[in-house]
Amino acid sequence: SIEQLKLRSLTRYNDGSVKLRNPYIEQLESDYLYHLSLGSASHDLHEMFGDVKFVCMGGTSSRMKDFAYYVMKEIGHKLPAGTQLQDISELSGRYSMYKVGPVLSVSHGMGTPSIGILLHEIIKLMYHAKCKDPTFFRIGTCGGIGIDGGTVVVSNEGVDGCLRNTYEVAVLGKNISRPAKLDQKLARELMSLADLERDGYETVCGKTMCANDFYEGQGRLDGAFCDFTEKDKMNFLHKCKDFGVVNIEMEATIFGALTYHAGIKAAIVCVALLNRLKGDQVSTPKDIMLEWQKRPQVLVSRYIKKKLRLS
Ligand code: R2B
Ligand code: URA
Repeated sequence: SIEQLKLRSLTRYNDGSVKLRNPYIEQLESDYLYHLSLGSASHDLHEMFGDVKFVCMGGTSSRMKDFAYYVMKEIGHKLPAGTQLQDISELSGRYSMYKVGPVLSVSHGMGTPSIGILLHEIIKLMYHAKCKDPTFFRIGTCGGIGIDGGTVVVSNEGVDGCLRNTYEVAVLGKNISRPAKLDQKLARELMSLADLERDGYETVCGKTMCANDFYEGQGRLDGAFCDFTEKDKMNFLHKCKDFGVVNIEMEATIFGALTYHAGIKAAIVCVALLNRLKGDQVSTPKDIMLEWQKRPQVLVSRYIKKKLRLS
């Protein structure tokens, strides 16, 4: 469509490399990506990251380190003998970042402000490195609505805590709103790679609510405060479910909005840690939880292998 072509010309150079929608960056003598501990003057970002095709983000640094090693095995990437993967952003003390061939595995912390800062800097990294048509994934955890713990969810759009399909942020004293879109084709392709028989667990597709809090903001009764009743909570969760929301987490709208604004294909794959219609506490044993957290990694790796023609 015309709209897609317009977005494409705003966000890509002719060779497919990432173009920024910010005229000020080009004018900077150097750009320091403070929270990644990387700079356009201090590092050869094109040399270091020019071959990146897939950027995978997830909440914790240990999970993203595990993912880096897992994807390394899956795509058959070899490290020089006697070496280990290095946390490229270790000095920042904020996020962790590992690179495995064309795959970047980065931690994003919890919630909108944390992943937002990371998205700005990673999108700028894509620009400085002249990456061509990268795809972004969030591999995370969530609370399910009417689905069992262990179920994998591929999001088809993000909605905010008022069920609006947008990300809103105050800029210069005014709220601006951006559509929280995700790539529909990518979501369908991920769904096609799920296999109930082989996997032994379900993978579903639906809307993802992005809350700005884990407790009150997700209708939990077990926070330090609760000014609503259990009945209010259940009414709200059922309203969400009827609206097509299958899970609740804390990054979907900004992740969808900023990647869409940057013209970057993006998907969110989360595993549900519990069914919120049955409770609030996340108390599944650690070993089961660790197994569940691998599930989004398995699906995204399958996609990456397919794109690299390794499967
Ligand atoms: C899922 O899990 C975290 C909260 O426990 C948050 O980052 C999210 O989206
Ligand atoms: N992450 C969330 O944000 N909510 C949950 O219920 C579980 C994980």
